[in-house]
Amino acid sequence: MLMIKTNFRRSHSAAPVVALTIAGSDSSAGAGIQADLKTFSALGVYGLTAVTCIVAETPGKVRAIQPAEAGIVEEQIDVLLKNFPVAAIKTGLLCNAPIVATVTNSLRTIRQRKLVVDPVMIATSGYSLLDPRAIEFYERQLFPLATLITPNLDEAARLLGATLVDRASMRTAAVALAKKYQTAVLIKGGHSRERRAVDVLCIRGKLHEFSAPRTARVRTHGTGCTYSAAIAAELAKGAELVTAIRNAKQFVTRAIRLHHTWRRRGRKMCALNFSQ
Ligand code: PXL
Repeated sequence: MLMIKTNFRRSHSAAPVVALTIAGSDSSAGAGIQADLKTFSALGVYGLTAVTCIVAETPGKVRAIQPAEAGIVEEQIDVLLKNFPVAAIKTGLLCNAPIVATVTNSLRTIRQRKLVVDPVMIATSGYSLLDPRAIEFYERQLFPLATLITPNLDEAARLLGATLVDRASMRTAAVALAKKYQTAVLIKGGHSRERRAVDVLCIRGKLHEFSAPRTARVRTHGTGCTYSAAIAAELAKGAELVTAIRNAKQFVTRAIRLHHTWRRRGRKMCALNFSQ
């Protein structure tokens, strides 16, 4: 009898932990739903996706963006929630107000919700990804459902109507936003000028900080997507929020440090490396 030998030790995993990302497609696969799926896989979680929009882009430049109809976003979420044991959810780019409203409606009735909301507004390249009219829907509808929201410095400043200049102002902002939206808030300091990349969490009135060394001269996009996906994956596996963030921060720091590089027409292009 012919025996076929494979290198795979395990033929299957009985019932993998499942997480869902509701986000946009990044053609260059460094951000958005592609980054989320790679992150889920690297962290041993089975990823499901509900696509909200399609973005044609490279790591440095957004060329075009096409939102999905809110109805098909709703159908994707509904069919997944009805058929899979979804243990945690993250939202990324939701594009416009009707999609934010639909997503909120779809998630409102879930019991035992672990929900990470990354309020993606602007690409690292500076391109505006979110219709500004959607911000009010985030604030009134989606944030109050979240376990955690993860604005970067610009997004936190936009939500507060104040500029964040240093660690002290990040702390004040985290407390203010947590109170305003009645949820835990992680302000990401990755875009600050500080020597280390420090993020500030406010949960139930208590502050925590997460610090990691910076990798110099790397311009990646998708770090925010990857970070919030990793937090959702850790929550799905059962970690408490602070532990989930600590593990996720290590994951994203490593993905930046191990980044991929291409040179094309004299231009350097970087992307996160998810192999851990
Ligand atoms: O990094 C923010 C982001 C999120 N989601 C999608 C994106 C981007 C950045 O370009 O394309 C789909």
